[in-house]
Amino acid sequence: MATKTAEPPAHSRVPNGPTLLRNYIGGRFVDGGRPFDVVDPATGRVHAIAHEADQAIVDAAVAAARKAVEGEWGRMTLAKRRAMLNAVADGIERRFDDFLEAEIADTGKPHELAHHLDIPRGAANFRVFADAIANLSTETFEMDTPDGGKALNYAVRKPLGVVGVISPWNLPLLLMTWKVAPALACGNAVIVKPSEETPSSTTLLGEVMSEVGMPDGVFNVIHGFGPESAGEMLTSHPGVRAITFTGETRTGAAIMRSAAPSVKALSFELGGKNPAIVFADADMDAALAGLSRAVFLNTGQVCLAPERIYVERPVFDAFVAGMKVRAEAMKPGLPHDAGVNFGPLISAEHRDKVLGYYRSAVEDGATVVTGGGVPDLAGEAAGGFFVQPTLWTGLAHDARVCREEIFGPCAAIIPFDGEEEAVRMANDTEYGLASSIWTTNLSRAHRVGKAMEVGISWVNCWFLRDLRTPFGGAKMSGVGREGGEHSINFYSEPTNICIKL
Ligand code: NAD
Ligand code: 6OD
Repeated sequence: MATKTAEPPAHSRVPNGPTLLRNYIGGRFVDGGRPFDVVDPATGRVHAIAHEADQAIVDAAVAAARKAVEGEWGRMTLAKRRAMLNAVADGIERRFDDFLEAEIADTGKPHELAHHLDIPRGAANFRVFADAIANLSTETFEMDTPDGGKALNYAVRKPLGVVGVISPWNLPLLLMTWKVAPALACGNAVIVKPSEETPSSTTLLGEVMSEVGMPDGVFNVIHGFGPESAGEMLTSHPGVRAITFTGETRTGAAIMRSAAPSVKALSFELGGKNPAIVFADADMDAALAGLSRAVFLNTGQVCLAPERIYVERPVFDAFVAGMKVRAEAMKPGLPHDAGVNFGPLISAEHRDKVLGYYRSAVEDGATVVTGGGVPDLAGEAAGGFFVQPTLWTGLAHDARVCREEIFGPCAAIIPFDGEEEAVRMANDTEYGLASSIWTTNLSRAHRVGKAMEVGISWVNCWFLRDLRTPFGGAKMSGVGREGGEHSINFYSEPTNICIKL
Protein backbone atom coordinates (compact mmCIF):
# COMPACT_ATOMS: atom_id res chain seq x y z
CA MET A 1 0.00 0.00 0.00
CA ALA A 2 1.27 3.47 -0.88
CA THR A 3 2.29 5.67 2.01
CA LYS A 4 2.05 9.42 2.22
CA THR A 5 5.32 11.28 2.38
CA ALA A 6 6.09 14.62 3.92
CA GLU A 7 8.46 17.03 2.16
CA PRO A 8 9.86 17.16 -0.42
CA PRO A 9 7.12 16.44 -2.97
CA ALA A 10 7.57 14.05 -5.85
CA HIS A 11 9.01 16.32 -8.43
CA SER A 12 12.05 17.09 -6.36
CA ARG A 13 15.54 17.54 -7.72
CA VAL A 14 18.48 15.78 -6.13
CA PRO A 15 21.51 18.06 -6.50
CA ASN A 16 23.50 16.77 -9.47
CA GLY A 17 21.29 13.69 -9.56
CA PRO A 18 18.17 12.55 -11.35
CA THR A 19 14.76 14.04 -10.60
CA LEU A 20 12.51 11.76 -8.54
CA LEU A 21 9.00 11.27 -9.88
CA ARG A 22 6.51 9.73 -7.50
CA ASN A 23 2.88 8.81 -7.95
CA TYR A 24 0.34 11.51 -7.00
CA ILE A 25 -2.69 10.09 -5.23
CA GLY A 26 -5.45 11.90 -3.35
CA GLY A 27 -3.57 15.21 -3.41
CA ARG A 28 -0.27 13.76 -2.07
CA PHE A 29 2.90 12.41 -3.60
CA VAL A 30 3.26 8.88 -2.31
CA ASP A 31 6.16 6.49 -1.83
CA GLY A 32 6.10 2.99 -3.18
CA GLY A 33 6.47 1.27 -6.47
CA ARG A 34 9.49 0.01 -8.36
CA PRO A 35 11.83 2.72 -9.68
CA PHE A 36 12.54 2.97 -13.40
CA ASP A 37 14.83 5.23 -15.42
CA VAL A 38 13.70 8.12 -17.57
CA VAL A 39 16.22 8.98 -20.28
CA ASP A 40 16.95 12.34 -21.90
CA PRO A 41 16.83 11.40 -25.59
CA ALA A 42 19.05 14.32 -26.62
CA THR A 43 21.99 12.88 -24.68
CA GLY A 44 21.03 9.30 -23.80
CA ARG A 45 21.54 10.05 -20.10
CA VAL A 46 19.15 9.13 -17.28
CA HIS A 47 17.67 12.38 -16.01
CA ALA A 48 14.85 11.13 -13.78
CA ILE A 49 13.71 8.12 -11.79
CA ALA A 50 9.98 7.40 -11.76
CA HIS A 51 8.15 4.99 -9.47
CA GLU A 52 6.07 2.34 -11.18
CA ALA A 53 2.65 2.10 -9.55
CA ASP A 54 1.63 -1.34 -8.35
CA GLN A 55 -1.91 -2.68 -7.91
CA ALA A 56 -2.22 -1.20 -4.39
CA ILE A 57 -1.29 2.26 -5.66
CA VAL A 58 -3.71 1.99 -8.58
CA ASP A 59 -6.47 0.87 -6.19
CA ALA A 60 -5.67 3.82 -3.94
CA ALA A 61 -5.90 6.19 -6.92
CA VAL A 62 -9.30 4.82 -7.91
CA ALA A 63 -10.56 5.11 -4.32
CA ALA A 64 -9.28 8.69 -4.04
CA ALA A 65 -10.87 9.66 -7.34
CA ARG A 66 -14.17 8.07 -6.40
CA LYS A 67 -14.14 9.94 -3.09
CA ALA A 68 -13.52 13.25 -4.90
CA VAL A 69 -16.44 12.73 -7.29
CA GLU A 70 -18.73 11.85 -4.40
CA GLY A 71 -17.40 14.68 -2.22
CA GLU A 72 -16.48 18.33 -2.52
CA TRP A 73 -15.66 18.19 -6.25
CA GLY A 74 -18.94 16.53 -7.14
CA ARG A 75 -20.89 19.16 -5.19
CA MET A 76 -18.93 22.17 -6.44
CA THR A 77 -20.86 24.82 -8.35
CA LEU A 78 -20.13 25.14 -12.04
CA ALA A 79 -18.78 28.65 -11.51
CA LYS A 80 -16.29 27.39 -8.93
CA ARG A 81 -15.29 24.40 -11.00
CA ARG A 82 -14.62 26.69 -13.97
CA ALA A 83 -12.58 28.97 -11.71
CA MET A 84 -10.49 25.95 -10.65
CA LEU A 85 -9.77 25.10 -14.30
CA ASN A 86 -8.68 28.66 -15.00
CA ALA A 87 -6.53 28.56 -11.87
CA VAL A 88 -4.80 25.45 -13.22
CA ALA A 89 -4.10 27.32 -16.47
CA ASP A 90 -2.69 30.22 -14.44
CA GLY A 91 -0.61 27.73 -12.43
CA ILE A 92 0.91 26.23 -15.59
CA GLU A 93 1.74 29.71 -16.86
CA ARG A 94 3.24 30.69 -13.49
CA ARG A 95 5.54 27.68 -13.65
CA PHE A 96 6.05 27.93 -17.40
CA ASP A 97 9.82 27.50 -17.20
CA ASP A 98 9.55 24.41 -14.97
CA PHE A 99 7.16 22.79 -17.44
CA LEU A 100 9.42 23.80 -20.30
CA GLU A 101 12.49 22.19 -18.73
CA ALA A 102 10.57 19.06 -17.71
CA GLU A 103 9.19 18.60 -21.23
CA ILE A 104 12.57 19.26 -22.83
CA ALA A 105 14.36 16.84 -20.50
CA ASP A 106 11.90 14.03 -21.28
CA THR A 107 11.65 14.56 -25.05
CA GLY A 108 14.85 16.37 -26.10
CA LYS A 109 12.73 18.62 -28.30
CA PRO A 110 14.03 22.06 -29.26
CA HIS A 111 13.40 24.76 -26.66
CA GLU A 112 11.68 26.92 -29.27
CA LEU A 113 9.11 24.23 -30.08
CA ALA A 114 8.20 23.42 -26.48
CA HIS A 115 8.04 27.14 -25.73
CA HIS A 116 5.63 27.92 -28.55
CA LEU A 117 3.56 24.76 -28.77
CA ASP A 118 3.59 22.30 -25.87
CA ILE A 119 3.43 24.49 -22.79
CA PRO A 120 1.05 27.22 -24.04
CA ARG A 121 -1.37 24.54 -25.28
CA GLY A 122 -1.19 22.86 -21.88
CA ALA A 123 -2.60 26.02 -20.31
CA ALA A 124 -4.96 26.80 -23.20
CA ASN A 125 -6.65 23.41 -22.93
CA PHE A 126 -7.88 24.28 -19.42
CA ARG A 127 -9.18 27.72 -20.45
CA VAL A 128 -10.98 26.39 -23.53
CA PHE A 129 -12.89 23.74 -21.60
CA ALA A 130 -13.65 26.09 -18.71
CA ASP A 131 -15.51 28.12 -21.37
CA ALA A 132 -16.97 25.19 -23.30
CA ILE A 133 -18.73 23.74 -20.28
CA ALA A 134 -20.47 27.07 -19.61
CA ASN A 135 -21.76 27.50 -23.13
CA LEU A 136 -23.51 24.26 -23.89
CA SER A 137 -27.22 23.62 -23.67
CA THR A 138 -29.02 20.31 -23.40
CA GLU A 139 -32.09 19.38 -25.43
CA THR A 140 -35.72 19.77 -24.41
CA PHE A 141 -38.75 18.11 -26.06
CA GLU A 142 -42.38 18.66 -25.26
CA MET A 143 -44.43 15.61 -26.25
CA ASP A 144 -48.07 14.60 -26.60
CA THR A 145 -49.06 11.80 -24.21
CA PRO A 146 -51.49 8.93 -25.07
CA ASP A 147 -54.15 10.41 -22.73
CA GLY A 148 -54.18 13.68 -24.67
CA GLY A 149 -51.95 15.53 -22.26
CA LYS A 150 -48.39 16.74 -22.44
CA ALA A 151 -45.03 15.76 -21.03
CA LEU A 152 -41.76 17.64 -20.94
CA ASN A 153 -38.44 15.91 -21.55
CA TYR A 154 -35.16 17.54 -20.75
CA ALA A 155 -31.66 16.22 -20.31
CA VAL A 156 -29.17 16.99 -17.59
CA ARG A 157 -25.47 16.26 -17.93
CA LYS A 158 -23.71 14.30 -15.21
CA PRO A 159 -20.08 13.29 -14.85
CA LEU A 160 -19.12 9.73 -15.73
CA GLY A 161 -17.20 9.32 -12.46
CA VAL A 162 -13.60 8.12 -12.52
CA VAL A 163 -11.89 8.59 -15.90
CA GLY A 164 -8.58 6.95 -16.86
CA VAL A 165 -6.33 9.03 -19.12
CA ILE A 166 -3.52 7.24 -20.95
CA SER A 167 -1.20 9.49 -22.89
CA PRO A 168 1.77 9.12 -25.28
CA TRP A 169 5.23 10.66 -25.34
CA ASN A 170 5.27 12.89 -28.39
CA LEU A 171 3.44 15.97 -27.03
CA PRO A 172 3.15 14.91 -23.39
CA LEU A 173 1.60 17.94 -21.66
CA LEU A 174 -0.47 19.02 -24.66
CA LEU A 175 -2.09 15.64 -25.24
CA MET A 176 -2.61 14.80 -21.57
CA THR A 177 -4.28 18.13 -20.71
CA TRP A 178 -6.36 17.91 -23.90
CA LYS A 179 -8.17 15.07 -22.13
CA VAL A 180 -7.82 16.01 -18.46
CA ALA A 181 -9.29 19.50 -18.93
CA PRO A 182 -12.66 18.48 -20.44
CA ALA A 183 -12.92 15.51 -18.07
CA LEU A 184 -12.55 17.85 -15.08
CA ALA A 185 -14.82 20.48 -16.67
CA CYS A 186 -17.57 17.85 -16.65
CA GLY A 187 -17.02 17.11 -12.96
CA ASN A 188 -15.12 13.83 -13.26
CA ALA A 189 -11.99 12.87 -11.36
CA VAL A 190 -9.07 11.57 -13.40
CA ILE A 191 -6.24 9.09 -13.04
CA VAL A 192 -3.50 9.83 -15.56
CA LYS A 193 -0.97 7.26 -16.71
CA PRO A 194 1.55 9.25 -18.74
CA SER A 195 3.96 7.53 -21.08
CA GLU A 196 6.82 5.84 -19.25
CA GLU A 197 9.14 7.81 -21.56
CA THR A 198 7.74 11.22 -20.51
CA PRO A 199 6.37 11.24 -16.95
CA SER A 200 7.78 14.62 -15.84
CA SER A 201 5.26 17.25 -16.96
CA THR A 202 2.31 15.17 -15.72
CA THR A 203 3.98 14.86 -12.31
CA LEU A 204 4.56 18.60 -12.28
CA LEU A 205 0.89 19.14 -13.00
CA GLY A 206 0.22 17.31 -9.73
CA GLU A 207 2.23 20.00 -7.95
CA VAL A 208 0.19 22.70 -9.69
CA MET A 209 -3.06 20.99 -8.67
CA SER A 210 -1.95 21.12 -5.04
CA GLU A 211 -0.78 24.72 -5.38
CA VAL A 212 -4.13 25.94 -6.74
CA GLY A 213 -6.13 24.06 -4.10
CA MET A 214 -7.72 21.44 -6.32
CA PRO A 215 -9.66 19.12 -4.00
CA ASP A 216 -7.80 15.92 -3.13
CA GLY A 217 -8.34 13.04 -5.50
CA VAL A 218 -9.61 15.07 -8.49
CA PHE A 219 -6.31 14.62 -10.31
CA ASN A 220 -4.15 11.54 -9.73
CA VAL A 221 -1.01 10.33 -11.47
CA ILE A 222 0.21 6.76 -11.70
CA HIS A 223 3.49 5.96 -13.39
CA GLY A 224 4.45 2.84 -15.24
CA PHE A 225 4.20 0.85 -18.42
CA GLY A 226 1.35 -0.68 -20.41
CA PRO A 227 0.84 -4.45 -20.30
CA GLU A 228 0.97 -6.02 -16.81
CA SER A 229 1.75 -2.62 -15.35
CA ALA A 230 -0.06 0.57 -14.36
CA GLY A 231 -1.61 1.01 -17.82
CA GLU A 232 -3.37 -2.34 -17.87
CA MET A 233 -4.28 -2.08 -14.17
CA LEU A 234 -6.08 1.16 -14.99
CA THR A 235 -7.85 -0.02 -18.15
CA SER A 236 -9.10 -3.20 -16.46
CA HIS A 237 -10.08 -1.60 -13.14
CA PRO A 238 -13.79 -2.05 -12.39
CA GLY A 239 -13.91 1.30 -10.58
CA VAL A 240 -12.95 3.26 -13.71
CA ARG A 241 -15.92 4.25 -15.91
CA ALA A 242 -14.13 5.54 -19.00
CA ILE A 243 -10.77 5.38 -20.69
CA THR A 244 -9.52 8.14 -22.93
CA PHE A 245 -6.40 7.10 -24.79
CA THR A 246 -3.94 8.54 -27.27
CA GLY A 247 -1.38 6.23 -28.78
CA GLU A 248 -0.77 3.46 -31.25
CA THR A 249 -3.63 1.66 -32.94
CA ARG A 250 -2.57 -1.77 -31.69
CA THR A 251 -2.38 -0.43 -28.11
CA GLY A 252 -5.93 0.87 -28.57
CA ALA A 253 -7.01 -2.65 -29.55
CA ALA A 254 -5.36 -4.10 -26.42
CA ILE A 255 -7.06 -1.48 -24.23
CA MET A 256 -10.42 -2.27 -25.82
CA ARG A 257 -9.98 -5.91 -24.81
CA SER A 258 -8.93 -5.03 -21.30
CA ALA A 259 -11.78 -2.53 -20.82
CA ALA A 260 -14.45 -4.83 -22.27
CA PRO A 261 -15.36 -6.85 -19.15
CA SER A 262 -16.36 -3.69 -17.27
CA VAL A 263 -17.93 -2.08 -20.41
CA LYS A 264 -16.15 1.25 -20.12
CA ALA A 265 -16.77 4.23 -22.38
CA LEU A 266 -13.80 4.63 -24.75
CA SER A 267 -12.35 7.54 -26.67
CA PHE A 268 -9.32 6.71 -28.80
CA GLU A 269 -6.97 8.96 -30.76
CA LEU A 270 -4.73 6.50 -32.62
CA GLY A 271 -2.09 6.20 -35.30
CA GLY A 272 -2.09 7.54 -38.83
CA LYS A 273 -0.48 7.28 -42.26
CA ASN A 274 -1.46 10.72 -43.36
CA PRO A 275 -1.47 11.84 -47.00
CA ALA A 276 -0.76 15.29 -48.40
CA ILE A 277 -1.75 16.26 -51.95
CA VAL A 278 -0.08 19.08 -53.85
CA PHE A 279 -1.91 20.15 -57.01
CA ALA A 280 -0.11 21.90 -59.86
CA ASP A 281 -2.16 25.04 -59.16
CA ALA A 282 -0.91 25.25 -55.54
CA ASP A 283 1.01 28.23 -54.20
CA MET A 284 4.35 26.36 -54.31
CA ASP A 285 6.14 28.44 -51.68
CA ALA A 286 3.26 27.98 -49.25
CA ALA A 287 3.09 24.25 -49.96
CA LEU A 288 6.83 23.83 -49.41
CA ALA A 289 6.83 25.86 -46.21
CA GLY A 290 3.72 24.08 -44.91
CA LEU A 291 4.73 20.55 -45.77
CA SER A 292 8.36 20.79 -44.70
CA ARG A 293 7.05 21.96 -41.32
CA ALA A 294 4.49 19.12 -41.33
CA VAL A 295 7.03 16.38 -42.08
CA PHE A 296 9.82 17.55 -39.76
CA LEU A 297 8.10 19.25 -36.79
CA ASN A 298 8.89 17.41 -33.56
CA THR A 299 11.18 15.16 -35.64
CA GLY A 300 8.13 13.75 -37.40
CA GLN A 301 6.69 12.48 -34.12
CA VAL A 302 3.28 14.06 -34.64
CA CYS A 303 0.34 11.77 -35.30
CA LEU A 304 -0.96 14.23 -37.92
CA ALA A 305 2.31 14.43 -39.89
CA PRO A 306 2.14 13.43 -43.57
CA GLU A 307 4.40 10.52 -44.47
CA ARG A 308 2.99 10.25 -48.03
CA ILE A 309 3.04 13.30 -50.30
CA TYR A 310 1.30 13.06 -53.68
CA VAL A 311 2.42 15.76 -56.11
CA GLU A 312 0.86 16.51 -59.51
CA ARG A 313 3.38 15.59 -62.17
CA PRO A 314 4.03 19.05 -63.73
CA VAL A 315 5.32 20.41 -60.39
CA PHE A 316 6.84 17.19 -59.04
CA ASP A 317 10.51 17.97 -59.69
CA ALA A 318 10.25 21.52 -58.38
CA PHE A 319 8.50 20.30 -55.22
CA VAL A 320 11.09 17.59 -54.54
CA ALA A 321 13.94 20.06 -55.04
CA GLY A 322 12.31 22.58 -52.68
CA MET A 323 11.70 19.95 -49.98
CA LYS A 324 15.31 18.75 -50.24
CA VAL A 325 16.61 22.28 -49.60
CA ARG A 326 14.35 22.64 -46.57
CA ALA A 327 15.24 19.19 -45.16
CA GLU A 328 18.94 19.94 -45.45
CA ALA A 329 18.46 23.27 -43.66
CA MET A 330 17.16 21.55 -40.51
CA LYS A 331 19.61 21.89 -37.65
CA PRO A 332 19.80 18.92 -35.26
CA GLY A 333 21.30 19.31 -31.80
CA LEU A 334 20.75 19.89 -28.11
CA PRO A 335 17.46 21.62 -27.18
CA HIS A 336 19.02 24.83 -25.85
CA ASP A 337 21.71 25.30 -28.52
CA ALA A 338 21.28 28.33 -30.75
CA GLY A 339 19.49 27.70 -34.03
CA VAL A 340 18.59 24.08 -33.22
CA ASN A 341 15.20 23.21 -34.70
CA PHE A 342 15.43 19.43 -34.96
CA GLY A 343 15.51 17.17 -31.91
CA PRO A 344 16.14 13.46 -31.37
CA LEU A 345 13.66 10.62 -31.58
CA ILE A 346 12.23 9.60 -28.22
CA SER A 347 14.37 6.50 -27.56
CA ALA A 348 17.07 4.21 -28.87
CA GLU A 349 14.35 1.64 -29.55
CA HIS A 350 12.33 4.09 -31.62
CA ARG A 351 15.45 5.14 -33.51
CA ASP A 352 16.13 1.49 -34.38
CA LYS A 353 12.56 1.21 -35.68
CA VAL A 354 12.82 4.35 -37.82
CA LEU A 355 16.23 3.32 -39.20
CA GLY A 356 14.70 -0.06 -40.06
CA TYR A 357 12.16 1.80 -42.22
CA TYR A 358 14.96 3.83 -43.79
CA ARG A 359 16.59 0.54 -44.84
CA SER A 360 13.28 -0.90 -46.01
CA ALA A 361 12.71 2.07 -48.34
CA VAL A 362 16.05 1.45 -50.01
CA GLU A 363 15.35 -2.30 -50.29
CA ASP A 364 12.05 -1.40 -52.00
CA GLY A 365 13.90 0.65 -54.62
CA ALA A 366 13.64 4.19 -53.23
CA THR A 367 15.80 7.02 -54.48
CA VAL A 368 16.99 8.71 -51.29
CA VAL A 369 16.57 12.43 -52.05
CA THR A 370 18.21 13.35 -48.76
CA GLY A 371 19.04 11.80 -45.38
CA GLY A 372 18.55 8.12 -44.75
CA GLY A 373 20.89 7.76 -41.80
CA VAL A 374 22.18 9.27 -38.58
CA PRO A 375 23.67 12.79 -38.39
CA ASP A 376 27.24 13.21 -37.27
CA LEU A 377 26.95 15.16 -34.00
CA ALA A 378 29.67 16.02 -31.54
CA GLY A 379 29.69 16.49 -27.77
CA GLU A 380 26.76 15.45 -25.59
CA ALA A 381 24.42 15.16 -28.58
CA ALA A 382 26.55 12.26 -29.87
CA GLY A 383 24.78 10.11 -27.25
CA GLY A 384 21.32 11.23 -28.41
CA PHE A 385 18.84 9.34 -30.56
CA PHE A 386 19.06 11.47 -33.70
CA VAL A 387 18.27 10.52 -37.29
CA GLN A 388 18.46 12.58 -40.46
CA PRO A 389 15.42 14.23 -42.05
CA THR A 390 14.71 11.90 -44.96
CA LEU A 391 12.81 12.08 -48.27
CA TRP A 392 12.28 9.36 -50.86
CA THR A 393 11.07 9.25 -54.44
CA GLY A 394 10.72 6.31 -56.81
CA LEU A 395 8.67 4.18 -54.41
CA ALA A 396 5.61 2.21 -55.42
CA HIS A 397 2.46 3.38 -53.68
CA ASP A 398 2.24 0.03 -51.85
CA ALA A 399 5.85 -0.02 -50.55
CA ARG A 400 6.11 -0.76 -46.83
CA VAL A 401 7.13 2.80 -45.89
CA CYS A 402 4.05 4.05 -47.75
CA ARG A 403 1.69 1.79 -45.79
CA GLU A 404 2.95 1.55 -42.19
CA GLU A 405 3.13 4.40 -39.69
CA ILE A 406 6.81 5.26 -39.13
CA PHE A 407 6.47 8.22 -36.74
CA GLY A 408 9.76 9.70 -37.89
CA PRO A 409 11.00 12.71 -39.90
CA CYS A 410 10.47 11.20 -43.35
CA ALA A 411 8.12 11.10 -46.30
CA ALA A 412 7.73 9.37 -49.64
CA ILE A 413 6.99 11.79 -52.49
CA ILE A 414 4.92 10.21 -55.27
CA PRO A 415 3.72 11.77 -58.54
CA PHE A 416 0.09 11.66 -59.71
CA ASP A 417 -1.87 12.53 -62.83
CA GLY A 418 -5.28 14.03 -62.11
CA GLU A 419 -7.50 14.54 -59.09
CA GLU A 420 -9.15 11.14 -59.20
CA GLU A 421 -5.83 9.30 -58.94
CA ALA A 422 -4.65 11.52 -56.08
CA VAL A 423 -7.82 10.94 -54.06
CA ARG A 424 -7.71 7.20 -54.69
CA MET A 425 -4.08 6.85 -53.55
CA ALA A 426 -4.58 9.15 -50.54
CA ASN A 427 -7.52 7.08 -49.30
CA ASP A 428 -5.88 3.73 -49.99
CA THR A 429 -4.91 3.06 -46.34
CA GLU A 430 -6.36 1.42 -43.28
CA TYR A 431 -5.75 4.67 -41.36
CA GLY A 432 -7.84 7.86 -41.50
CA LEU A 433 -6.49 10.54 -39.21
CA ALA A 434 -5.61 13.69 -41.17
CA SER A 435 -4.86 14.98 -44.66
CA SER A 436 -3.43 18.18 -46.07
CA ILE A 437 -4.37 19.45 -49.55
CA TRP A 438 -2.65 22.28 -51.38
CA THR A 439 -4.55 24.03 -54.20
CA THR A 440 -5.71 27.51 -55.24
CA ASN A 441 -8.85 26.10 -56.90
CA LEU A 442 -11.70 26.77 -54.49
CA SER A 443 -14.08 24.16 -55.88
CA ARG A 444 -11.37 21.53 -55.76
CA ALA A 445 -10.51 22.49 -52.18
CA HIS A 446 -14.07 21.77 -51.08
CA ARG A 447 -14.44 18.65 -53.25
CA VAL A 448 -11.15 16.97 -52.34
CA GLY A 449 -11.31 18.17 -48.73
CA LYS A 450 -14.58 16.29 -48.34
CA ALA A 451 -13.44 13.22 -50.31
CA MET A 452 -10.64 12.51 -47.84
CA GLU A 453 -11.47 9.54 -45.58
CA VAL A 454 -10.10 11.22 -42.47
CA GLY A 455 -11.20 12.96 -39.30
CA ILE A 456 -9.33 16.19 -40.05
CA SER A 457 -8.93 17.51 -43.61
CA TRP A 458 -6.72 20.61 -43.89
CA VAL A 459 -6.56 22.76 -47.04
CA ASN A 460 -3.57 25.05 -47.61
CA CYS A 461 -2.52 24.48 -44.00
CA TRP A 462 -1.62 21.76 -41.52
CA PHE A 463 -2.11 21.43 -37.73
CA LEU A 464 -4.11 24.66 -37.62
CA ARG A 465 -6.27 24.05 -34.58
CA ASP A 466 -9.53 25.53 -33.36
CA LEU A 467 -10.11 23.61 -30.14
CA ARG A 468 -13.90 23.79 -30.52
CA THR A 469 -13.85 21.60 -33.63
CA PRO A 470 -14.16 17.79 -33.79
CA PHE A 471 -10.78 16.08 -33.53
CA GLY A 472 -10.21 12.38 -34.06
CA GLY A 473 -9.64 9.68 -36.61
CA ALA A 474 -11.66 7.68 -39.12
CA LYS A 475 -11.03 3.99 -39.89
CA MET A 476 -8.22 2.57 -37.68
CA SER A 477 -7.13 6.03 -36.52
CA GLY A 478 -9.59 6.34 -33.71
CA VAL A 479 -12.91 5.94 -31.99
CA GLY A 480 -15.04 9.02 -31.34
CA ARG A 481 -14.23 12.71 -31.50
CA GLU A 482 -12.96 15.16 -28.90
CA GLY A 483 -12.85 18.97 -29.01
CA GLY A 484 -15.45 21.51 -27.84
CA GLU A 485 -18.85 19.94 -27.30
CA HIS A 486 -17.58 16.59 -28.62
CA SER A 487 -15.35 16.32 -25.56
CA ILE A 488 -18.14 17.42 -23.25
CA ASN A 489 -20.40 14.78 -24.77
CA PHE A 490 -17.83 12.06 -24.14
CA TYR A 491 -16.93 13.05 -20.58
CA SER A 492 -20.53 13.45 -19.40
CA GLU A 493 -23.60 11.32 -19.40
CA PRO A 494 -27.05 12.76 -20.09
CA THR A 495 -29.96 11.72 -17.93
CA ASN A 496 -33.31 12.40 -19.62
CA ILE A 497 -35.99 13.59 -17.24
CA CYS A 498 -39.55 13.11 -18.46
CA ILE A 499 -42.22 15.02 -16.52
CA LYS A 500 -45.87 14.35 -17.22
CA LEU A 501 -47.56 17.72 -17.09
P1 NAD B 1 1.79 3.69 -27.29
O1 NAD B 1 0.50 3.16 -27.76
O2 NAD B 1 2.97 2.81 -27.30
O3 NAD B 1 1.67 4.20 -25.78
C1 NAD B 1 0.74 5.17 -25.40
C2 NAD B 1 0.42 4.99 -23.93
O4 NAD B 1 -0.25 3.74 -23.75
C3 NAD B 1 1.64 4.96 -23.01
O5 NAD B 1 1.31 5.66 -21.83
C4 NAD B 1 1.82 3.47 -22.74
O6 NAD B 1 2.47 3.19 -21.52
C5 NAD B 1 0.38 3.02 -22.71
N1 NAD B 1 0.17 1.60 -22.98
C6 NAD B 1 0.88 0.81 -23.81
N2 NAD B 1 0.35 -0.44 -23.82
C7 NAD B 1 -0.72 -0.43 -22.97
C8 NAD B 1 -1.66 -1.40 -22.55
N3 NAD B 1 -1.65 -2.66 -23.01
N4 NAD B 1 -2.62 -1.03 -21.66
C9 NAD B 1 -2.67 0.23 -21.20
N5 NAD B 1 -1.79 1.20 -21.55
C10 NAD B 1 -0.83 0.88 -22.44
O7 NAD B 1 2.04 5.02 -28.12
P2 NAD B 1 3.31 5.95 -28.09
O8 NAD B 1 4.44 5.20 -28.73
O9 NAD B 1 3.47 6.50 -26.73
O10 NAD B 1 2.86 7.15 -29.06
C11 NAD B 1 3.00 7.12 -30.45
C12 NAD B 1 1.70 6.67 -31.09
O11 NAD B 1 0.65 7.52 -30.67
C13 NAD B 1 1.72 6.79 -32.61
O12 NAD B 1 1.07 5.67 -33.15
C14 NAD B 1 0.90 8.04 -32.88
O13 NAD B 1 0.26 8.11 -34.13
C15 NAD B 1 -0.12 7.96 -31.78
N6 NAD B 1 -0.68 9.29 -31.51
C16 NAD B 1 -1.95 9.55 -31.93
C17 NAD B 1 -2.50 10.81 -31.72
C18 NAD B 1 -3.88 11.17 -32.19
O14 NAD B 1 -4.37 12.24 -31.82
N7 NAD B 1 -4.53 10.36 -32.99
C19 NAD B 1 -1.75 11.77 -31.06
C20 NAD B 1 -0.45 11.46 -30.65
C21 NAD B 1 0.08 10.20 -30.86
O1 6OD C 1 -4.06 19.52 -31.15
C1 6OD C 1 -4.60 18.58 -30.54
O2 6OD C 1 -5.56 18.75 -29.77
C2 6OD C 1 -4.11 17.22 -30.74
N1 6OD C 1 -4.81 16.24 -30.12
C3 6OD C 1 -2.99 17.00 -31.47
C4 6OD C 1 -2.46 15.72 -31.73
C5 6OD C 1 -1.21 15.60 -32.22
C6 6OD C 1 -0.63 14.32 -32.45
O3 6OD C 1 0.54 14.08 -32.31
